[in-house]
Amino acid sequence: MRRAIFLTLLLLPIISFSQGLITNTINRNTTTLNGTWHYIIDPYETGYYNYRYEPYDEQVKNDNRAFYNNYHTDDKLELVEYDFDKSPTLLIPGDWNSQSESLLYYEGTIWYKKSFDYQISNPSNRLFLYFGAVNYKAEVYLNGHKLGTHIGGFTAFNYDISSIVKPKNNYLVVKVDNKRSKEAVPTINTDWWNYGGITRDVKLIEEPQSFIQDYSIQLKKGNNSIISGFVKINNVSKKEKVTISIPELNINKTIEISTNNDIEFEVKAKNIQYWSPESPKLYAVYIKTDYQTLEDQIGFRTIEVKGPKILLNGNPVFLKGISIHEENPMRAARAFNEADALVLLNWAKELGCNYVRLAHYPHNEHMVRLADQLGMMVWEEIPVYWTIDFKNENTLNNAKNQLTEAITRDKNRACIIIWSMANETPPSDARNKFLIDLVNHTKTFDNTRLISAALETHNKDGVQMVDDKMGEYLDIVAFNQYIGWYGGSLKNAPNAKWDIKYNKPVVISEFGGGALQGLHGTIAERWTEEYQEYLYQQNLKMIDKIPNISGMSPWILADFKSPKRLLPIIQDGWNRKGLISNNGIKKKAFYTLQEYYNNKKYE
Ligand code: GCB
Repeated sequence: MRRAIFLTLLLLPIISFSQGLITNTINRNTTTLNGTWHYIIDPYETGYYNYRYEPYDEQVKNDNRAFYNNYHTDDKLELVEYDFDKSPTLLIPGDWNSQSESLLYYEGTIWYKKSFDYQISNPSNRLFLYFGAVNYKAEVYLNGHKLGTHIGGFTAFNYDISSIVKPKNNYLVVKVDNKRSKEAVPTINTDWWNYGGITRDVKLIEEPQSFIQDYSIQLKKGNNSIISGFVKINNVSKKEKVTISIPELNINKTIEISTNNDIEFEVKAKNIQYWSPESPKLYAVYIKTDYQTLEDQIGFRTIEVKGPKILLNGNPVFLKGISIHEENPMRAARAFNEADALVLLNWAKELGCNYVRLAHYPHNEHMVRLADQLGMMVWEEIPVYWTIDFKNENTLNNAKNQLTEAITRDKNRACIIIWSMANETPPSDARNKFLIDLVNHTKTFDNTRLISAALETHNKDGVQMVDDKMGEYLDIVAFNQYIGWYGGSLKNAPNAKWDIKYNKPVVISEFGGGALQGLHGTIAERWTEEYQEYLYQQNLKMIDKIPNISGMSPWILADFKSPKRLLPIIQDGWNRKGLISNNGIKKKAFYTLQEYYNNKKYE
């Protein structure tokens, strides 16, 4: 133990202050920390717990055995059993599973280390460390100080590092743990790959002392000529003037801010060119203070429900959609950059979509920014998936936090028309209470968008029933149904009878079936492209007859990796319900749906 322990009192005072999310980082003054990071695989969490299984970061005395100390010594006698600089590297952003064969199935802890220098441009400025997402649990340390813990694999978070960062030789250490657990969100059981690691961009954000942290600039609910919202300044020290300007609309609205709270505003707007899939107009919007001008590109549109119709800018709209996982199938990896987003959304465009369901968790910001530009309406959801621990209050708080972080990041994107609370959750009192809580929570943050959840149907005396109690609380009644794949006859599907309890727009959030691209045969042979094509033909005929049908997002754009899909030769670890294969080749059913969308009439 000689010299293994030394005291740093600094460890204690600076830990874990929870910090508000900084939004629109894409248009801020940032420096990337993407690139190669050293990593250590640590299945026993040796760098985190001492041999009594007590976390090092909860001890009064600092311990060099804790990996976040990134300890090095010149003393050749001293025992040190880790060394980041002699360990291999991974690319960040990026999941670890796809970067090393030995990590394909790994679920557990990996430590990452990145060293960097940073010269702050003005001594009074502040510096923040921002992560787009880390799956699932991140413990973040800078120069040996704990910045905080973040839970949830698909949302962004940041820390103020102004008092810790140095001009030279900073070491940033992140412990990432993607072990699944029953009470987590998502829970143990999912049908997608549990990609671990620092899966999205990491950046440093330099801001003035007092800066624009967040804002909402959207059309006011129920009014297409008032732009309203709020601005949040971080660290207001005196009365400050903030101007919101939209030059193309001749808007220049100045508000006064004297607290750190959200300050609301409203301004009348004339001659707005509304955002729509046909004309995805985005306006340059500037938020200005004495110290800073922040630009964003924002579209304005209304979205509402009237009886059984969805109205976009007052006109009925049919959601011609497709479900998408955040995966680039051709890399068999998590998607994370604009190039990946272009591949996925351009496929959806080619399919004839005006809408995508981003399943089953919030996707990276490039996806929604690009959807805004391409005119693709979006359903965004959180990973409240299948049977999670509905009775557990921590689980609820975790889900709420993920929802808050998702809405905070994306609330200015016109493309997002639906927040989804959950997918295929089994009805019970506890589940209803859980989801109703999420619905109410969403409404306190954003009352302008529609709320939905992917529900299920059940069959009663030959009739497909949609009567889940949650339907009462949702603006859109959405459900997944797999006639012709998990049950039911395809031949009779077009004549299926439906009993839908609610007079609300109905959206089929999933239907589909698997096919191995290149496998051909008859419609009587599962896994052939012909069977999948027939499944689409029959389902589309059936869907046309469903009362109040307002859209759909079949399952799914592309084959995706899933550890649950084990059939040799056919699946080999892939869910084959994609309309496009993992080599990027379109299957026959792609063209069936494309033709349907191209000819779809609706009013
Ligand atoms: C579902 C789930 C989705 C699965 C899909 C399937 O209902 O929502 O996550 O991947 O079915 O392929 O079975």
